[in-house]
Amino acid sequence: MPANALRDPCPDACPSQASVPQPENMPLTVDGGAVVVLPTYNEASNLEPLVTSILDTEAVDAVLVVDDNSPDGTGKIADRLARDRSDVLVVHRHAKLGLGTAYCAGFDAARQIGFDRMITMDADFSHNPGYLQAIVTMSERHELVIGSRYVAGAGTTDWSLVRRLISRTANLTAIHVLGMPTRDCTSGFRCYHRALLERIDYASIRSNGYSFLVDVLYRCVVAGSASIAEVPILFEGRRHDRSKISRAEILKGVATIARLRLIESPTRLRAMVAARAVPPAA
Ligand SMILES: Nc1nc2c(ncn2[C@@H]2O[C@H](COP(=O)(O)OP(=O)(O)OP(=O)(O)O)[C@@H](O)[C@H]2O)c(=O)[nH]1
Ligand SMILES: [Mg+2]
Repeated sequence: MPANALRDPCPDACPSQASVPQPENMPLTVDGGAVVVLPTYNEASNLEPLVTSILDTEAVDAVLVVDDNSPDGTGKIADRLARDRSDVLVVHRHAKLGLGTAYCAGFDAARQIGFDRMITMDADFSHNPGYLQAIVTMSERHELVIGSRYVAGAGTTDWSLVRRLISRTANLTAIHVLGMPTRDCTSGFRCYHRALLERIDYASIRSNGYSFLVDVLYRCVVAGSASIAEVPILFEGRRHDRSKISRAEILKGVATIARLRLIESPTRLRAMVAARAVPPAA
């Protein structure tokens, strides 16, 4: 394993604890900068060309892959990339623990290393690295920037009518039921400022998988009082390998919106997050 790869130190702990790399293993420290957090599960055909195109943009300083022991060997490819170049970092987790905790593991590692902007992207080319510069530039003025499919000049390609309907319905529900101020509440292409992540206590978010995206955005709005901007993107269908989204994930998304609306009222959430806010990394 290369020096800039970290192994999940306690595989039997709960997912959020298991994802925290041990500080003594830290491969490097930086004083700020932007890192792309790239969760991967079976993305062997996409990973190398994607990492290369991200770093070729020169819009970010590094890519941090969070691989969940992908059976197709994605983690080994990530290790090879990390051996070849110091701006590729890898967090290995022992099993498929879900997209939400993969983001958290990436945020934890990026904070400990010292980055101050964390950009999340899918590892299947749906989020075109060509938008990174616009997102990073916008992040100079906003604490959260969303690569948005639902603002003027944006859209989706290669999606079936059913997929478009599901995505649209999820977003309209989040906007009307939760009062979200953004047009795209489920996009995974985002740039978070580290200070915002530290204010919202992301590690305590209960939903995993795709509903994590709605949950974390709700916290940014309600508990983090974030300044948010949306940058138009054209979302493209995945290039290789298979989707990991399931019907169960879609149902969990509906349940998350209901829970946020009915149980986690803004006042309760603000108080809860203020009591548990993540201390800034040393
Ligand atoms: N580490 C980790 N990554 C995951 C997990 N589930 C999904 N991913 C990654 O999360 C990203 C989004 O997953 P996709 O399967 O592309 O889901 P999607 O974009 O909603 O669906 P498609 O549009 O059909 O591709 C990809 O980079 C996946 O490899 C997981 O449990 N662990
Ligand atoms: Mg995808």
